[in-house]
Amino acid sequence: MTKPHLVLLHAPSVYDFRKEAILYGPISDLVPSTPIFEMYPIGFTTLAEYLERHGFRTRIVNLAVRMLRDRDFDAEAFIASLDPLAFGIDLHWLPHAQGALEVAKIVKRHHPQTPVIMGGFSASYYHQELVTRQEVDYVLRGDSTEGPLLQLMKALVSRGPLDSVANLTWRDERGRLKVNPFTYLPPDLSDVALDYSHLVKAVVRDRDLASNIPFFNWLEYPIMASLSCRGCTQGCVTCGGSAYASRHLFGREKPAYRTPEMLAQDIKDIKRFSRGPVFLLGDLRQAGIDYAQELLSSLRGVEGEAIVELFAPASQEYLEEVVSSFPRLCLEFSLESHDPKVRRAFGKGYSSLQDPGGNEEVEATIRHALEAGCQRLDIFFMIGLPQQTPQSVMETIDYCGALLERFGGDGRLHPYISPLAPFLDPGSQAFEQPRKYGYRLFYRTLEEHRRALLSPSWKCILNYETRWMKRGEIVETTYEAQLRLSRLKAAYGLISDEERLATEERISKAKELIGRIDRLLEIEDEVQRKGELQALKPQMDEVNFATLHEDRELALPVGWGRWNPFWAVWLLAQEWWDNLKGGRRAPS
Ligand code: B12
Ligand code: SF4
Repeated sequence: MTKPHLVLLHAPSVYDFRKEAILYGPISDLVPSTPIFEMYPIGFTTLAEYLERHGFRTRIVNLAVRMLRDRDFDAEAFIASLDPLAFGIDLHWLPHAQGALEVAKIVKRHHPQTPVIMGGFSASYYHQELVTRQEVDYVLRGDSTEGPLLQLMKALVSRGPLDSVANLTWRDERGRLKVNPFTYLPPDLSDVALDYSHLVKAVVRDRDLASNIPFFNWLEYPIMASLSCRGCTQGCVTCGGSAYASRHLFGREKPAYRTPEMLAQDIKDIKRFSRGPVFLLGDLRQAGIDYAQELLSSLRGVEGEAIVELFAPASQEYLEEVVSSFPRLCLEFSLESHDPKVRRAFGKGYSSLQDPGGNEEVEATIRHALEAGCQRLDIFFMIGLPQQTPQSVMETIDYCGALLERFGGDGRLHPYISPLAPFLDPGSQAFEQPRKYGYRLFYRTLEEHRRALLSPSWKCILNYETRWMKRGEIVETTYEAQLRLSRLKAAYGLISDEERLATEERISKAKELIGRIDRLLEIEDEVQRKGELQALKPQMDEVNFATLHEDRELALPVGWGRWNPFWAVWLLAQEWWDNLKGGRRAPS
């Protein structure tokens, strides 16, 4: 096993989640992760592939998954046993503020001379605050850091100057803050490869399957993502990856797209070795309808499940094309609210164009998608939006009932609702100008968010409330809305009665726990307060995982034999052969 030059570490959101007593709430119900957000950024895969292509051995270690899968896994001892030239830690999602910094401290404890590099959206936002911390040496800013990371690795190997490393924030030998210019912002994604074969090979080379697993139950549900772009054309006001945020954070005026040919090839490559669903991230129409049509026409009749996103209503013709390319299609459409007024305040203006007062365009899209033969249509709603009251949320549930009555007869339409949690994204319009959008922020700095993550319940972790809903109301409304939605779903056969009962039981336990935690927080004596909260940990953990939705519901059915064994064996053989030949050329 050759020593890696760079180890990329992904932390759990809260490092000591196995010890800390925290009621996380339904913050991750609509993503494949558990509430400790164990999924590492896709960027790990593109960074590793890019560095390897340029001769730097890179190893991915998903500490969060290893800690989740094995209660006795000693993350600190594992980190101590590694000895690379540098460590990279993602602080992409702000909910990792506590975990990522704690992991950086552990790295420094055992490897004081080894550089710690951070990157990701949140690291980019908080770059200056980060490098004032002893545990962080470098931050690479941007939504694309393949080039700068290579420059930095080369500079570290040659002990060369750091002033010319693009997008780098650092401290010089006299401790002075240096913010290098933001000069690396590729306009397209032609030099980036989302190459999962690298992952398979890394498993053999490092003899370590567990560290490469993207999220807890990925082996059972091997969903793979393909990436059409970096950046976004949309203006959702709470989103830290919106067009506004990309422009202000990264100077990105428009998204960088992967060409339709390259994206089609990525999808075919995925399908060659995995039989799990492929998730096409981002609405394919963002680069224009011609782009989408070119991609779709080169992908006619792709086998297996595919998940495709709609950011706005779509025409009948487009939906028919998508279905003919992906016969086993799951469409995802985020409406956020049934109420066009709320949706507009959130930054989704489509209901104001042809249909200012209603949902005709939305409903036409649903009808066309189902008529075209889409196998499943997931509709998402959110709680915690501008102009949205508890009453409005309940009306959203009524609207779900109306949609199910009209379209839900055959079980293909699945509505979901979840809170905007745990954080309003830094860099979003609402975070930057909270009052304008009716938000009140409780935490602003990275340190404030880090501390907040150790609070005992998601009600205290939430970094915002709105003019229309206090934090407590967001929590109560979420639980009430989900109770009602699960009853509706059971009535339409989308979940079984046992699942409904299990959901109801979990929600009632969670509500009771929130009340008890609130009362315990009033205890003045810190030792007593902490002790009593700690005593609740077993009950908190019972409801911590999948509080609201049964995991089974969101997951698409994955057939027997999730992997193509011949392809996997071929990749493994290639890696063994490379190793026999002495591996790829490494930099001196
Ligand atoms: C796709 C996506 C997802 C996918 C994740 C796929 C994945 N594994 O990465 C899914 C749907 C699962 C998801 C989930 C979540 N997401 Co999301 N997601 C996005 C989206 C739409 C695109 C991100 C993307 O693909 N970027 C491109 C890829 C290739 O690059 P990358 O992974 O970002 O990595 C590059 C850089 O960030 C950087 N980098 C990243 N890590 C590191 C580490 C080092 C050491 C270095 C040097 C560089 C570096 O370099 C990489 C390569 O160039 C963005 C919005 C947007 N328009 O950008 C939101 C976004 C990133 N997500 C966000 C959030 C909040 C979440 C959730 C927390 C939501 C929730 N409560 O459930 C979860 C967290 C999931 C988890 N960790 O378990 C916020 C983040 C805001 C913030 N600052 O915290 C964003 C900005 C907007 C949003 N609200 O959706 N998400
Ligand atoms: S939430 Fe809105 S702005 Fe953000 S990535 Fe999704 S569509 Fe784009």
